[in-house]
Amino acid sequence: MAKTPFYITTPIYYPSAKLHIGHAYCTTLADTIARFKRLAGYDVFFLTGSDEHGQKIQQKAEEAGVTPQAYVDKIVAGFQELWRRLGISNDDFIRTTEERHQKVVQEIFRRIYAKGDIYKGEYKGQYCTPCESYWTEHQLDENGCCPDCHRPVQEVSEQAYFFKMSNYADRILAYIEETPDFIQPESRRNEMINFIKQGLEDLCISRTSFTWGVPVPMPPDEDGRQHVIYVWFDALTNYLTPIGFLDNQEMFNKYWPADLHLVGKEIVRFHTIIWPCILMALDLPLPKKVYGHGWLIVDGDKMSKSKGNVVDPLLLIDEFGADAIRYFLLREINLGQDGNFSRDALIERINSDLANDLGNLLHRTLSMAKKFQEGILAAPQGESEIDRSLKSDAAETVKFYRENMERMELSPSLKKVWAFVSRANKYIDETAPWALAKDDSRKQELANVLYNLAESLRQIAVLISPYMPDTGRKIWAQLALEEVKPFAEVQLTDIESWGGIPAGHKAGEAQQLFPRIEAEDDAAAAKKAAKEQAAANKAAKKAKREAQRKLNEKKQ
Ligand code: ME8
Repeated sequence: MAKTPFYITTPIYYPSAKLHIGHAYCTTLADTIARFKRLAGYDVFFLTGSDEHGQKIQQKAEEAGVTPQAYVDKIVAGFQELWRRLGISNDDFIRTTEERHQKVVQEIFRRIYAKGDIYKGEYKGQYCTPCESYWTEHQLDENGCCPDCHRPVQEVSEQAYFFKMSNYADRILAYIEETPDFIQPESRRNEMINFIKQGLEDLCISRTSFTWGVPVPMPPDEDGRQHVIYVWFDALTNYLTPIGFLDNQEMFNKYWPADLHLVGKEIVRFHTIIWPCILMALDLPLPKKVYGHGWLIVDGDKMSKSKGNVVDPLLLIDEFGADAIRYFLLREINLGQDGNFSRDALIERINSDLANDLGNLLHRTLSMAKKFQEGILAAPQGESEIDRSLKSDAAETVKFYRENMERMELSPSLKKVWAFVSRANKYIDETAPWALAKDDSRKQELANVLYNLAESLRQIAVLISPYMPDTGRKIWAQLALEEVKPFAEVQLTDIESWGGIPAGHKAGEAQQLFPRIEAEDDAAAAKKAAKEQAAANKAAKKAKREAQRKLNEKKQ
């Protein structure tokens, strides 16, 4: 039977600076959903990438004294390195400067122009460069600044191409009202409905005041000015490029419409109003769901360069490993709500949940199996009340997990898995295998207990694998299950019945999964990490000052 396709995307991030823990959070969420869907038997296509055009990038490159292409190449290599280190399983990485994408953007412009929904006019308005957003006078905040980031805007007046969004206002409003699942969570949906009801103006989709963008596929103006396409019009269409919009109809029909655009709450508007209008103008179906996740703050404060509290995920991975960071982000933050990142809370979770609960369960199980049965997991016979209750908890956990993961309840599902980890630890205390081992007449009971513990761990390895792929794989390897079934091929159905470990199977040696972080070590490490972070921030500031000085020299 053909697998059901599932197409999931993250925002394509701006390579104007290195990515921080907030970006890593969004991509980790998407990765976990993609991995779960693969486990549940879907044919997944998971896309992330970089949004490389626009005035801001051009300015940054000028400040750094390099070409925009050289500037983005370097930063985007850093994105890709981060995703590799974080264990992100994207199927493609789209860069908007790639030729395959520029072709798509220009073709879309041509099609909508030919239809009459793009026209040339005079643009007068306010532009916020950091947000790459146009605003009308009445949308500005009380200080006449950008209503999103509250920084000053620039007045611009020029000939430009416009997209007739106004043509689609009624249709998009009706669609949002009739399709409750389209915008999630609910609060974001209400915001969008109110926004559209205030009236949709046509969108200016070209600029002539800078050159770093996809050229408008039209002759230049009479005065020779060449237009480039507005960066959001360019960026949104990225979602069509890698799935064969222009070059692979079969693939395109399979994956479009997207099942899920996962984005931060601040860009829901672009994805649920502008993007659907573009798609309607192209006569394409709309994405099934846009989910606006919440923001990560650090120690209760918004991250910002000026405060010097921007958390670099690569430094954290160096220190604690990718899976610990992934666990923390997915467990601590409820999807859709803002969440707090703190080093202390991270260490607390590593020590209690990972080193203690999970690490001990694995270690105790494998060392007892080795000590009492030379690692051999003999066939269980008969079952006690306690065995029955463990098995029924396992079945209940897997069922809850499948249903809740399908609804993107990532944190509740992870908590449920940890409740089962605790349950299995309690089972050790209840059955006291060390006592059974002393009594020859209870050998079969002992074999049952050790088998049940190993089987619980087999199921846990699979359940945690979307969240902590490396840890799942390590547990599988320590149970020596690779020869039974390669971990990469495991499906959720493999743990929907009890007893996947063959009778007589020999488990491997126990190895530590997560070392405990002692307070003393951490005080020293925290000092070192803060020093590294401060040095990185200082170096970045110095480089910026130096570049600015060079730029000023050049201008004089
Ligand atoms: O907006 N907490 O790119 P961007 C959680 N290029 N998530 C955060 C975050 C935080 N503190 N900060 C950023 C753009 N994010 C456009 C997107 S898509 C066609 C174009 C995440 O580099 C969050 O997902 O500013 C947010 O939407 C995204 O990064 C913005 O990344």
